[in-house]
Amino acid sequence: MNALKILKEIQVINFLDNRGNLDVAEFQNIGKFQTKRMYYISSVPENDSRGAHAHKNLDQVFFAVSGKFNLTVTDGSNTDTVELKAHKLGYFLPAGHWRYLDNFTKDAVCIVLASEHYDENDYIRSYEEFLEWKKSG
Ligand code: T46
Repeated sequence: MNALKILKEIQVINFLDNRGNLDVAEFQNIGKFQTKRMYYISSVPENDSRGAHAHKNLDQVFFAVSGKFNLTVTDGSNTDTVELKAHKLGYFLPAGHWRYLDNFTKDAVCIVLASEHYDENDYIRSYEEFLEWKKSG
């Protein structure tokens, strides 16, 4: 499977006028996804990264609200990277995949919508454990 089949694209429509930008995304192709939580990531130092874990049950939607960064996902066999940019595509990432974010521009802000409340027990923070968990699943 290639990661672009794991990651579902979410179209963003940008309305720019002399009052500024308005961006909108309609969630049409991501099943029963409902947002229970949101968080955003900003001011990531150059050459630093975020994530590097998997979630057992958590689905998430990622957007760049400003700047740009890369999102890399893997199912343990296939890996792919997409670039998220302000006013461009967002991505839906279902549970059960390793992910990390890197190559943040200085002005990058990543907003994430999450299908569940925060639960540290949902995280797999070791890649070896993730591979074992995939095998056992
Ligand atoms: C993900 C990537 C892309 C909370 O208390 N509540 C929350 O909802 C979140 C998201 C985090 N936290 C606390 C837990 C840590 O003490 O915030 C601190 C930093 O979180 P973490 O180290 O998990 O940050 P990242 O960037 O590694 O991961 C985050 C999300 O946790 C994760 O779900 O997919 O961003």
